[in-house]
Amino acid sequence: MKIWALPFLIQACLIACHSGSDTVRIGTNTAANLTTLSPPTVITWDDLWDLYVGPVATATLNTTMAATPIPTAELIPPPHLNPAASSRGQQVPMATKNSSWSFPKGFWWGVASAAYQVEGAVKAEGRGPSIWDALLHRVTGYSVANETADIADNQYYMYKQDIARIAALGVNTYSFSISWSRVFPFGNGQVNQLALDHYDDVINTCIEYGVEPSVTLYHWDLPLYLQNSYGGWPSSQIVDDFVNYAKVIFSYYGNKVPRWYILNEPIAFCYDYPLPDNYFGANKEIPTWQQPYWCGRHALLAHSKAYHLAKSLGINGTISFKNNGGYKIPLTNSTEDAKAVERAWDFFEGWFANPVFINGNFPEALKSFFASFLPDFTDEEKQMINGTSDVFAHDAYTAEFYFAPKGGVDACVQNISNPYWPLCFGSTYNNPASAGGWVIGAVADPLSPWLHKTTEWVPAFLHFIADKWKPKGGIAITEFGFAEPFESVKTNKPDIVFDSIRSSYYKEYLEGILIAIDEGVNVVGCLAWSILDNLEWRAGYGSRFGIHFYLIK
Ligand code: PNW
Repeated sequence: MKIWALPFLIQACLIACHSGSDTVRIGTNTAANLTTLSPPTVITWDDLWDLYVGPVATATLNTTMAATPIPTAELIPPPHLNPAASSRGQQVPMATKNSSWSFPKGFWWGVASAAYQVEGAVKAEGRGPSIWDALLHRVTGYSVANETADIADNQYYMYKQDIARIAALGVNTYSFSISWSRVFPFGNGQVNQLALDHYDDVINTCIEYGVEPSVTLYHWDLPLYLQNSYGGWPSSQIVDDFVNYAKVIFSYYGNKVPRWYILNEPIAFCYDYPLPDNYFGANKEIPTWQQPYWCGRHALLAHSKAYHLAKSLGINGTISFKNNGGYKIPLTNSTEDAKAVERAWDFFEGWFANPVFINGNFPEALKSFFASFLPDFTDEEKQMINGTSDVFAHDAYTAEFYFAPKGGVDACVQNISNPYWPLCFGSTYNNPASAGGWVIGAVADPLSPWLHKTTEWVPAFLHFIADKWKPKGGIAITEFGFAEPFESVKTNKPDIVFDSIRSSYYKEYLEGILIAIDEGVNVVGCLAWSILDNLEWRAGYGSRFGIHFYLIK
């Protein structure tokens, strides 16, 4: 018997007993056969929803809505904003350098979203639950106000209107993700044709409006069944299931999509492991502290296999993965803080970027940390992983100061009981006390405290990526954006839509990209996060990133 299956069964039993439901069909299964039988003979679609999620809300509007014309009165450019003051290491705003700069021909820009954050309609047309349905419905406090994505922005039915608005904005790209559990309600097995038809129409509608569709295959919404069956990404079983899903998507939409992103931010979804106990079957054979790194290993294998498969199918759009993280600045001029910064790049961006852009393998600092528990990649695997991103796609919102722990980085690495181990670096948003302790930039909404407006560092950030990972296809900023502070507590709509910090963030960020381009960095496009206010994961609807206001109630 696999030990992880036990809490899974106990949980199932508890729920069944409480609900007194007679639709439960897993009561007669032993833990052993749950691991071996394939769906739906073990668990039905209804069981998955009833046992692990429970009742969901539905929107009043629940059929596909036609687009209505966008009133031009709603498309008013924001008032002029002054460029920010410059300070240590920062560059003067473009306006004073060369006001005639413009983006190169072929530069693409647009807006982004992700299926789980905007679609709603969670049980519509055969969609299976994802881990996030269970997390938000069952784990009290997992999102700050216990909000769910049941309805969200209802984009599942309103995508035509949303795409018409994107076109009216005058941008040329819409980047969205496909829900794996719509296409495969169990993550593997039976394909749901209704889901394939739906996304086909989303893609076709973009094309009809002259907006290029960018598609992400995985934006964190793992099919719940795969988490329950084998523990999700920390298990090697995920690789084949993911590649099989990718094969269906690439084959179905093929060359209608000019830019593909296979995975969104593996750093972020791998650090979500371990998931809370008692809500899922989890792979208890892997110690909780190791789970993020097993996840990372399988994310790289799944990504690279999917990449090669897509190329072998003749996909001619660019194919990449989206990395993430802020620019890293040493807190002081000490050599230890410089070391801390280097280690931070290795443990975050480098974890995925070194294998894909440099040599098929992890940075040295990670390799020595992994040595005691994670198998090395074989030569064949390294070869498979290296070179599998056509552009360096980075979700680059902000910047932070990094510092070494007391006693230095090396001493920390040797000492498991150091509170900073295993990362062995710390970060802060404040300048050193000697520089007055000022915060690095204006902070976003309190529900997104990691985000500060640090647009002065954009050129340095872009140079760093270009110099370190030398992406042949250039750099794309696949997410940047800002959650205006306290927007969700405002009640007067004109006040809500007047976004001072967000507007200057976008303006100065774009200027930063122009500076970098002028200085020779190949930046190929950028995507504002997000097209509209949406379910900001654990922050719920309180932290608003939308460049369109959307009242979710
Ligand atoms: C992105 N950081 O995540 C995600 O892709 C989106 O789904 C999310 O809504 C958006 O950012 C805003 O949070 C990030 O700490 C999370 O640098 C954290 C960071 C960056 C991106």
